[in-house]
Amino acid sequence: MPRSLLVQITLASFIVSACALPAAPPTPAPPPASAPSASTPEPAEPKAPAAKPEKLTVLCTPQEDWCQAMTKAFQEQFGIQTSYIRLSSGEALAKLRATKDNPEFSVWWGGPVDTYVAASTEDLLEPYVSPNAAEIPSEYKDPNGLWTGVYVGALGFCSNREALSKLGVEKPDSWEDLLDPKLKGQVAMAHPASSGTAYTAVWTQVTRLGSVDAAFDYLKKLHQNILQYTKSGSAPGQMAGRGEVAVSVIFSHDCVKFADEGMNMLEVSFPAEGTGYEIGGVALIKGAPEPEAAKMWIDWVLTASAQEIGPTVKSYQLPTNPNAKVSERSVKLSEIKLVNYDFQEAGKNRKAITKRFEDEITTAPQ
Ligand code: S7P
Repeated sequence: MPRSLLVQITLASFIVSACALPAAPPTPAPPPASAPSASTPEPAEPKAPAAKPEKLTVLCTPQEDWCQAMTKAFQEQFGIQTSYIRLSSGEALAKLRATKDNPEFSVWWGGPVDTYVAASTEDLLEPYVSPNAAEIPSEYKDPNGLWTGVYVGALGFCSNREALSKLGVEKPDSWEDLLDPKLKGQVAMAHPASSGTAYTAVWTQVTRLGSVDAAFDYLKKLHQNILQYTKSGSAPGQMAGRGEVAVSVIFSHDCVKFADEGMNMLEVSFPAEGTGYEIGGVALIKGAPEPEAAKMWIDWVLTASAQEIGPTVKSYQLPTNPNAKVSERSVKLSEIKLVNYDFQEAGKNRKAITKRFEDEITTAPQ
C-alpha cells in the first residue's frame, strides 16, 4: 500500500495512524480548535416565548449518557420538563415516518445528517433557521434550516490490540486490510438500515470507490469477515473491547470513549485511502407538539456552552460552534484523510442503498 506520508498522532493512550495520499480530495474545513475568543461573543441564549413552554420531548440519537446530560442541563436552565427517547438513526427515521400524522417528538438531536436529509425528502422535518445558526460555519448547516450541525466526527477502525496480536494481524490502516482472511469472523459493524454510523461506512465506500456497484463489490468481500451487523452503530466497538471481535468499524470518538471508560485494549486507526465523516444534526420535527420549546432547544444546542457538555460524559465529537472548547481527546481532522462526503446525495440514496444491503449483503453466504 502506498504510504507517502505517515503521520503518527498520539491520542493519549492511543496511537492513531493516518496516511495522506498525494491526490487528496477536498476536505471540509475542520471546526477551529481554539479556546473561546474574547472578541467573539457567545450567541444569544434562547429567549423564552411570552407563554413559557412546559415540556419538551427529544428524539435523541447519540450515546445515552450524553442524551441524559443534555436534557438535564436544558431542563435546569430553562425550567422546561425535558424527556428523551434514544433511538439509532434508522430507527428514528422509521419512528418519524410511523408517527407522521401524530408526532410524539418535537425535536431530533444527534446522528449523522444523511438521515435528516432522508427524513426531509419524506417531508418529516420543519425548516427552522435559528438565530444562533449564524455562528455555525456554512458547511455544517442546511441553508434552508432543515437541519443544523451540532458536532462532527470521523469514521475509523476500533481494534482490540490483544486480539489482533493473537491473530498475528497488524492494526488496520486500509479498507483493504479488513479483507485479510485471518480476520474471518473478527470484524463487526452495524446494519446501515438501523444505524447512521454504518450508513456512513457504506456511503464512504460509494465515495472512495466511485460507484454504488463498486461499493457493493467491496461490501460483499467484507461480509466474509463480518461476525455480526449490530443494530446500534457504536455496539461493535464494545464487542471489540470485550474481545468478541478484533476490529470494528465505528466513529473514532466512540472508540476513544469506550477506552476511557475502561476498555483499554482498544486502539483507533484510520484508513489511508480516506475515511467518511459525519455532521451530527439537530432539526425541528414537522407537526411538533411543542414547537416553541423545540426551537429553544435548537437555539441552545448551537451555543458553545451546550456544545461543551459532550466531553463531560466522554463524548468527544468536535463542536460545530467555533467558540466551543475542543477536547484534547477529539480527533484532529487536519491529520487524517477524509473522503469528499456528499450528505445530500447520501441522504437521498439512503432508502435504496439500505434495501440493497439487506437484499445482497446480509443474505449472502459466508
Ligand atoms: O455514539 C455517538 C454517535 O456515534 O452516535 C451517533 C450514531 O450514528 C447513532 O447511532 P447509530 O449509528 O446507531 O444510528 C453519532 O452521530 C454519534 O457521533
